[in-house]
Amino acid sequence: MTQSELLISLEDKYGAHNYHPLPVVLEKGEGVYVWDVEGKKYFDFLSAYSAVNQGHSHPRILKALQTQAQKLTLSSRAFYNSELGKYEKFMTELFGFDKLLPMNTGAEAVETALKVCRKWAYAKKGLAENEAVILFATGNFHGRTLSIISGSTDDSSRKGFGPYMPNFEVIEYNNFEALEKALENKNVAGFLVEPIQGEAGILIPQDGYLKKCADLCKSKQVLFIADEVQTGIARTGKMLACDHENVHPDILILGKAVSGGVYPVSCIMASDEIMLCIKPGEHGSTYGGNPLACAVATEAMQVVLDEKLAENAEKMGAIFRKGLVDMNAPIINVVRGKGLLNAIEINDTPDSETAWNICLEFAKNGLLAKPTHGNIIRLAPPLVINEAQIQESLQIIKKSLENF
Ligand code: IF1
Repeated sequence: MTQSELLISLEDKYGAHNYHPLPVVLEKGEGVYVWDVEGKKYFDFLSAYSAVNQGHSHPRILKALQTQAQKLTLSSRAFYNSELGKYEKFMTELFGFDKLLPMNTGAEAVETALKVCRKWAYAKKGLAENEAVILFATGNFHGRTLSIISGSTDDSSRKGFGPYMPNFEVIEYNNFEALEKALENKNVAGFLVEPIQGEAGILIPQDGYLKKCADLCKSKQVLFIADEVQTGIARTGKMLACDHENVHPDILILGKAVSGGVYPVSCIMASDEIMLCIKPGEHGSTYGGNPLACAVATEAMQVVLDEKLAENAEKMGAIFRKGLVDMNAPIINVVRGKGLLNAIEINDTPDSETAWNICLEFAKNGLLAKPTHGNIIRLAPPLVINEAQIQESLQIIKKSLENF
């Protein structure tokens, strides 16, 4: 038995079977590369689902982690801590909001946004208690909690976990008229949407969709809630995917790359009018806003700015997509994406094994990626990737596809 086989068998025997990973066991990462326990080196084209935008083991982020860990890791919110206020000031000024509410995982931040939206609807919009409706989009992915999956349209996320949260309604993604129609209901309090749908296979809505939706929400006194957990932090070539359309959401949800994949850090940001609807004791988390998280996140965000990762994602993404198109590989149906959030759609049915087998071939040739929805392969390297590395990755992809 190889070391990898042994470690896989341990997970198989002692771990819940809630994932189906590729058979690669990673133990080290640096920049755009990861290494498995046998010492084989790979380009990481998943980036931990876009959490590791700054690259693996970024020295500045690790230093911030070490320095803060030696001082104070967790204080709880029963007391103030030396890092939280500085972090909140930095983030709200950077993104143009009045207030930040810190949490840990993406799903928690989405839950927080939903709670804040409901509170605001009763306190400010004047809806009758228990009447508030929140809109979701078809094909969404916002996390795994019971309330979030209640707004999901994906059977594997949802089925068998009922009963579901009432007053969540689903409208078609990328269909402005569907939103117009849904907003005829005066009880709608918010519209939760991903600017680009990740799990659905990197679905980019029509130009102007987000702007039109945000403007309509504003005119109807409905909160436009952007889930940028995956699309945010320079991934799509701008700091936020909403920036491509100059949309300023009422509630912004961030996670993943806020910490560069070093520590679970998420948050929501909003105006005073919205955020101050939450009073002491009404929401929180033991780890939310802890000093270690704040120090790591501040440095991780500063790295994104200092290394101009949004610009690099924009530039490298364009070169990468052109390289994919120029391959003229018959097995690639469509190439799509923005910045370094890209996908190829494989010329086979979603229930075929082809995309999975291609990913196995990628791995064999030194590149890691994961299929989504059967025939779509997400290609999203850390944003620190340079042009030579893009070209080398394209060679691996080309060579791997020749067998299909
Ligand atoms: C898994 C996809 C990515 C997210 C958006 C909230 C969350 C996520 C837009 C929740 C999480 C993940 C989690 C992951 C797979 C994954 C994913 F395939 F579903 F689409 F990123 F590509 N909002 N996305 O994408 O954040 O609670 O996980 O911190 O393994 O379930 P979380």
